[in-house]
Amino acid sequence: MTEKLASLETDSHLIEVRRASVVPLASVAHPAAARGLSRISAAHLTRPQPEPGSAGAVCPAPGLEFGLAVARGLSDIPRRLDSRYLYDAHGSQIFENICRQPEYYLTRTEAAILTAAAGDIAGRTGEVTLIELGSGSSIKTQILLDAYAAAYGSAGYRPVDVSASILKQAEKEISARFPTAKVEAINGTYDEAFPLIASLSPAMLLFLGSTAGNLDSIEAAHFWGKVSRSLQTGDYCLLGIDINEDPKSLHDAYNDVAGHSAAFTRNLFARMNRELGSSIDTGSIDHLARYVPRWRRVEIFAGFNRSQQIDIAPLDSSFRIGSGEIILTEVSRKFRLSQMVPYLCTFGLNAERIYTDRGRRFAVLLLKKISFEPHQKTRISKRS
Ligand code: AVJ
Repeated sequence: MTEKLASLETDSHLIEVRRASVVPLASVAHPAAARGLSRISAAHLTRPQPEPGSAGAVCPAPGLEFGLAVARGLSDIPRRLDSRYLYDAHGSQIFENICRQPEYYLTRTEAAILTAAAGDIAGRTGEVTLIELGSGSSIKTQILLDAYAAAYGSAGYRPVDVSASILKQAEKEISARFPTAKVEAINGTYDEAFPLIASLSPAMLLFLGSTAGNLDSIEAAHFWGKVSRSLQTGDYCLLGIDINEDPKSLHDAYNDVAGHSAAFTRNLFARMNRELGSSIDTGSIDHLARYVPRWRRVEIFAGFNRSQQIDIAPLDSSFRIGSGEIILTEVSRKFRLSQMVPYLCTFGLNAERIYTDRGRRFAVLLLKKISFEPHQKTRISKRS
């Protein structure tokens, strides 16, 4: 049952979690809810406010931020769009549908790993506040909240998401199922949430679902630096990453036959119609997703099969997209543990435990923030 990964040169302890028979997410049991503990008062939704005196506080024109991001991406060569904007209320719902597709193994596999590992994780971290970046529906988090509720009676949970609607929905559900949980949602970006994290120690930052795969290498370096600086020594981070390298299953996961992946890509342009006053014919946009083994990443493009104009009303500007042109909307990187574990170590994040499925398609890493001085290599390689 316990087995070392041969390819991994680290002294981390590794657990191979047997593929827990794949449980449909909806049927995951919630003992805390069944116990019917005392009711919780309605949780609050925190919206980080801009600094007084900053431009944002003066005149945040609706759609300006999204409009600027679109303009920046369409001015880039090659053209690309920031995948963060895929997750408005519609996009978040479409992504939930993707997660339920038979081809999209990521969510199911991660849920099975978490189900098998949650008790062990809770035991190792002790009582911590769970902070989840990109929490979405929080369905998988309920597996962890179960374990923390069982071990410690209650849990603090701070979901962070850019979509207010999915946060409210998740918050309602979590509060109903975990009446003793202290839930306080943060409606904002990761960058807005980072300054709040330090004060929540002892904490565990949750970054699940291979969301880390959306970051390119430069973005990742910034991201992990911020994570490292936000956590206190001894705090934890639970990271879920896709480690699959099989081209066929990767291709299928991003090209589901029911068409939810395609709807997800098109929604980015429908959002421009809703928020930027554009009138894009989304019906003539193709969803193009391909796995590039050489770079170990899935690339997703919007392919325009006729020439169209993208208007950005808040900026009073527009962009012409030629027939046959493709726009990169998302990258989804896949990871190798033998590279990822030492990489995270350079940020003072030590892989204490790695949980994976039998098919080795997904991994959940329990990372512990160790005290280290950047640029002191000897300290980095020495585990505490
Ligand atoms: C939420 C970024 C993990 O990359 O698999 C799924 C997003 N896009 N299908 C992924 C996504 C198209 C997803 N992440």
